[in-house]
Amino acid sequence: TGTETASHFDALIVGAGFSGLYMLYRLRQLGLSVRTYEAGSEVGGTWFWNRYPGARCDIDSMNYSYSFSHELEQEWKWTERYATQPEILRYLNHVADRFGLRQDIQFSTRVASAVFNEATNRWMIQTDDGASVSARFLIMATGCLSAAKVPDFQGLETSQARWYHTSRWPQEGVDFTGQRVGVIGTGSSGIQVIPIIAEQADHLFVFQRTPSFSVPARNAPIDPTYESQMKATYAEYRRKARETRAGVVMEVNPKSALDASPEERELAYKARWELGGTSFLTTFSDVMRSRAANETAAEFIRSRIRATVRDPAIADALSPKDYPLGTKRICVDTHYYETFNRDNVTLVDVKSSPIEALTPKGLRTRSAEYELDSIVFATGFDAFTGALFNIDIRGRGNASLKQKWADGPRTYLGVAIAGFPNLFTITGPGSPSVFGNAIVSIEQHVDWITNCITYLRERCLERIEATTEAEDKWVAHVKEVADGTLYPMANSWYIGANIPGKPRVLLPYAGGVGAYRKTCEAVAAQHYEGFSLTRAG
Ligand code: NA7
Repeated sequence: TGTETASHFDALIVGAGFSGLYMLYRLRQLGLSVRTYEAGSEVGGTWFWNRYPGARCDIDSMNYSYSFSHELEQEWKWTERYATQPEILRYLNHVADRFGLRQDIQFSTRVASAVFNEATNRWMIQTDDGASVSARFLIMATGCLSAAKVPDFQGLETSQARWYHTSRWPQEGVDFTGQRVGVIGTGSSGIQVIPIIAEQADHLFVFQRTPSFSVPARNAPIDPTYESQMKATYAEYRRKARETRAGVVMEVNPKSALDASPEERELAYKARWELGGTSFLTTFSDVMRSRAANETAAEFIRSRIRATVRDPAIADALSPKDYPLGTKRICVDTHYYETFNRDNVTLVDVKSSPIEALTPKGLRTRSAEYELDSIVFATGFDAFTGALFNIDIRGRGNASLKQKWADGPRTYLGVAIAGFPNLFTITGPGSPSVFGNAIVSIEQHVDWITNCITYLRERCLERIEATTEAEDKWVAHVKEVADGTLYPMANSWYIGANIPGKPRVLLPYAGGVGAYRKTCEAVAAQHYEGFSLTRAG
C-alpha cells in the first residue's frame, strides 16, 4: 500500500449510507487505503434523501441499527418504536463521527464510470467532476431503492405547479399551507406522506393507481423496560435475528390459517393488528405461501378499511383486490385510512383514467384536469439495478453491465458478477435484504466481503471473479425459489414491474436471510467455491 500513488486505493466504495459506512469502517480496520464517493452532501443514503414529512422506518428502531459495536448499540438511545428519518440520519451522522469515517468520504460526487483493467487487475473509476482514480476492489454500496422514478409525463418542465419526488425532498422542507396539493402514488412513501400533507394543505388530491395493504404502526415512545431488556440481551437477540427469514425475531405462528376456524382467525389477525407493524404477515405460517391462506389475511385488512372509512365507495376503492397481501410490500401507517374521512381529501382513481400530462395549472388525467399548486411524486424507485445502471460499469473485455443484464440481473449470491472481477455489490439483486430488516443483510454482506478481501490479501491473490457456472446456478436457484412464492402475482418493484420495459424477474432472493447466510458462509469455507482466484503477476 505504501508505494501506491495518491490516486490509487486498495478499495473504492460507492455510497455512504448504512452499507457504505460500515464497509468503510471494516476496510479501514484492515489497514486498507479506501476512498468513498457519495452523491449526497452528507452521509445517510436512503435516510439522507428521503426527507419527506412522515418518513419513518417500518422496522422497529432497536432492530434497524448496527450490531457491530457493542458500545454503540448500548449508548445510542432510540426515542420511538419506529424511528423517524431525522432520527436515523442523526444516528448515521453519529456513526460517521464516532468512527472518524468522514475523512475518507468525498461528498457531492457521483461515479460516472468504472472500467476494469485486466492488465493491472484494477478498476479505473471516473467521477462526474472529471477526476479519475484506480482501486483494486470496487464496492457498490449504492442501495436497492435509490434511483428515483419520476414517470415521464408530458409537461414536467413547463407545469407551473411545483413538484417534488419524495426521495428528492428539498432540505429546507416544503410548506403546503393554503395549497391545493396532489400526491401521486400510494406505496409506502405515499402512505406516510399523505396523512401529514392532508393536515397542512387546503385540499389534497390522492392519485391512486393501485391501492396498498397497510397495517397500523402503533408507533409510540420506546418503553424504557423494553429498551433495557433489549440492551441486556442484545447480542443474543441479534444472533437470533440473523438466523430468521426476515432478519427480525418475530413470533411466527406455526399453524396454517386454513386449519384455524373463522373465529380463531379473526382473533389472531385482530391481535396482530392491535400489535401493529409487519408481523401481521406471520399471524399464520402460510400467509405468504398459500393463496387461500393469504386471502384470509387480506380480507381481514379489507374489513378494517371498511370499518374505518365512512364512505363505502372510497373504502372499496382503497381495498386491494388484484394481488395477494405482501406481494407488494406491505405498508405500515399512522392514520392513513382515517385520512380519507377528511373533507379536504379526495381520492382519484388513475387506473381507470390515467394521468396523461402535467398542465400549466396542475395535471390532467384522461377524464379531468386538476388545478394544483404542488405535486408530490411518491412514485418509487428503479429498484436494485437503477443505481448500478446509472454508472457505466465495464468488466473484462470492456463488456457493459447494462448489456449483460439486459434480460434481468445475473449475480452469484447477489454479491458478485461473472465478468466483473473484484467488484462487490452490497445487497445486490439475488440477495434477500429487502425482504425484511435490511441492516442485518447489509452487515452480513459487508462482513463477508471483508473476510473475502482478507483471504485474498493473505494469499497474495489479486483477483477474484465469480464463474459463469456458479452464477448460472445461483440465478436458476433464485428463480426456482421465486416461482414457489406468491410474489410473481403482483406488479411490484420487487419484480421490476413498476419500470416500463424492465424485465420481469424477482430481484431479491426469497429463500430467507438465515438460509442465505449459511450458503454464503459455506462458499467462503470452501475457499470461495464458485469463484476463480488469480495470483499477482
Ligand atoms: P412504490 O412502493 O413503488 O410505490 C409507488 C407508487 O406510485 C405506487 O402506488 C404506484 O402505483 C404509483 N405510481 C407510479 N407511477 C405512477 C403513474 N405513472 N401514475 C400513477 N401512479 C403511479 O414506492 P415507494 O417509494 O412508496 O416505496 C418503495 C419502498 O421504499 C417501499 O416498498 C419500502 O421498502 C421503502 P402502482 O402500484 O405501480 O400501480
